[in-house]
Amino acid sequence: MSHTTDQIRNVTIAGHGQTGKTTLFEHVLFAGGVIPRAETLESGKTTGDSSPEEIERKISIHAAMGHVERNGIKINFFDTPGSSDFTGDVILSFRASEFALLMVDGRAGVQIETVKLWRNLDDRKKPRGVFIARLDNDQADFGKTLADIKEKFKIEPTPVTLPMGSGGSFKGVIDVLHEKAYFIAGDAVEKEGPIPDEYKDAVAAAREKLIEAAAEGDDTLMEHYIDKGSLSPEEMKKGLIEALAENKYIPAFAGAALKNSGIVPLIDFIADAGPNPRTAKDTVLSAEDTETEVPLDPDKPFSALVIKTTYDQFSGKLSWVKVISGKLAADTEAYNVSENKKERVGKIYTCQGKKLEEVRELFAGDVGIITKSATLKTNDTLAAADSSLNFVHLRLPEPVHSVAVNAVAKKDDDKLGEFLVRAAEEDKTFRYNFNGETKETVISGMGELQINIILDKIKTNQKIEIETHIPKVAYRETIGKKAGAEYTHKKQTGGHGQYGKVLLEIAPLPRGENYQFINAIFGGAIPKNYIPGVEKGVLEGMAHGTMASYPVVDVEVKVVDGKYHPVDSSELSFKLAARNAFRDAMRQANPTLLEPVMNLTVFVEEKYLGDVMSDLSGKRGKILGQDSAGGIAEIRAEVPQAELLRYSIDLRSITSGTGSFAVAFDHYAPISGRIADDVIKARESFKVQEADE
Ligand SMILES: Nc1nc2c(ncn2[C@@H]2O[C@H](COP(=O)(O)OP(=O)(O)OP(=O)(O)O)[C@@H](O)[C@H]2O)c(=O)[nH]1
Ligand SMILES: [Mg+2]
Repeated sequence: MSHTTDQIRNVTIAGHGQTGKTTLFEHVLFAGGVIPRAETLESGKTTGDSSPEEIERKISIHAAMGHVERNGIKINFFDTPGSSDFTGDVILSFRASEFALLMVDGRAGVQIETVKLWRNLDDRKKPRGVFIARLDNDQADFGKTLADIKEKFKIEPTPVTLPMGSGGSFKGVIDVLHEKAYFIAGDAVEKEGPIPDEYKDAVAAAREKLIEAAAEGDDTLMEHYIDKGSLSPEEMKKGLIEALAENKYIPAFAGAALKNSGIVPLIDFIADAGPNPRTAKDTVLSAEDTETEVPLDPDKPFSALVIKTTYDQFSGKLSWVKVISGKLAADTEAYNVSENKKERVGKIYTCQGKKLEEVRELFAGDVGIITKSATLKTNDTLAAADSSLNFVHLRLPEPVHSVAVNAVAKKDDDKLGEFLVRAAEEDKTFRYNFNGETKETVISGMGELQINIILDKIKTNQKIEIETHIPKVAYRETIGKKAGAEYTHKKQTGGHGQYGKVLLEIAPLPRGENYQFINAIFGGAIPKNYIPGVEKGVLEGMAHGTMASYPVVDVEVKVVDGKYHPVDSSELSFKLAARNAFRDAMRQANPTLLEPVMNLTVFVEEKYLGDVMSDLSGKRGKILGQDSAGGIAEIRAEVPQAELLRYSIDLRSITSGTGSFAVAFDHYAPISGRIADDVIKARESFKVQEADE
């Protein structure tokens, strides 16, 4: 069955690892009557964690989608991974959702991923709520967790549900909005009942707060509230919808998903007060490459964004689409704007985890799946025939962890290549790249866990025997001072000889300017038609420097003089002369090795700050700055790439797996002494053909 825009809500369940997101998702589907019983993580049968890699590791790796219906409203839920290695699927779910529910463990409070996700939601101005989870645990404390959130984020969440009891005596929750209590009922859905007397005062106080939040929703409600000191239930609902859509308050929920507690009032609240997709906007790129926001609008012609691509053993390629305007109908022709190609849309589906359910149409706001598309890729815009809408791509962080990989048997190269193409399409934070300079295939991603899962799939699913190693660093060479050299290439073999003489002067250029070639020949010492040969020779010389055969950069090369022979000179002769002249000049120009230096940003809990700093100084890092907010320290530093090749592993061990970082190339910097000697030594086996051809 299809639902119109006003009947749809989209919610992303996100949060720090192991806070109970997949368990909540499972119990939401159970309470919504979608599945006959809720499975546990330990059974390996949950709807959210259904892939072999998730079942094996008992963590979420991919976003899963499912939906429940309440009062005619279809609520799509996205269960997302907590590990920062799989942040790509959290980001695409946020993009597709008008509301995010952050799971916070009632024992641990705000954790590092909570802070990072919160900041991400701030950047998107995305309405959000918090679910204080696992309240059946003895150490869990609803009030303390709310206070922690207030302290870390400087905003006080407004409870929509309140817990009854805690730890071993946890009985259930009270729905403050609808004034009902829900009691744990074993394996069954929680049972509604009257609010016990002992909680009546607390509920009344919480209700006051909720009314205040609703009154924030619009000015007339605020006036009513000030006049009458209260709001009618209808007014309250209207106010809560508006205030939440405008991100004016943070609803807080209490619960213990594993015990089927706090689920029904959560679903009710989202159906009643969750943001309508009509309040959402998405961003398109104009022909001039400027970004503009377009409202989500069912009355405009059809457009949709492909947010994710997966490959299913039975159904083949699945393209997840969020419909932004109009409606997507099955068995129609649409237009892939990004590819400038027609796309024949066949069957369309919604899903409950892995299970697909065919629908005839999907309205703006909904998220569904197109199977077996011919042209669709993640980030493509699918639209009505004459559309020029082009949605901006998902903004994903750059990879931070890389491994070089090669197939042991040459015959497996193509198979490995095909697998990598597909893996990169399924997860846009995963990249592969053949580095022509180091002759390596380098795969990169958000962390060691993500990369190890890919490597496991190559070995076990694809049955490809592979070797892996730490990627090579792309060093460079440059010069420290001016120098000049001349070289005469002369050969007399039988008939035609070879002759060319070149005098070059080389000088350092500022860092990053790479190369400049100046022809300063006067009076035809080298005829014009041989100058391209000279430049080719210079470039060949620069391709392999004299120190360790790395490319030479930031050099100005001037041809100042030379000599030619009317019969024996040729482009080849001048090329060889110039190449050798360059090398001779470089040797006298104080050659220096350069190494790539990265810009590093590390996020860690404050208690690890000292350890991270001292580790970075041991890695020749230069600390640029440091900030702290919400108990999380952010350290910015410049660190040589050579020191960071295994940083995701090092940081994990320093921070017990809680730290994370972002890294990007910044500049090349000279190295000398023992560090340079080691680099040169490691390259000794790399022989460059220096002999004349
Ligand atoms: N006692 C108790 N345990 C819970 C509750 N919710 C989840 N758990 C347990 O916590 C563990 C982690 O639960 P998950 O649902 O996988 O947590 P998650 O947030 O999805 O984990 P990631 O996806 O890996 O980030 C499992 O062993 C669950 O059974 C709860 O309400 N009470
Ligand atoms: Mg999970």
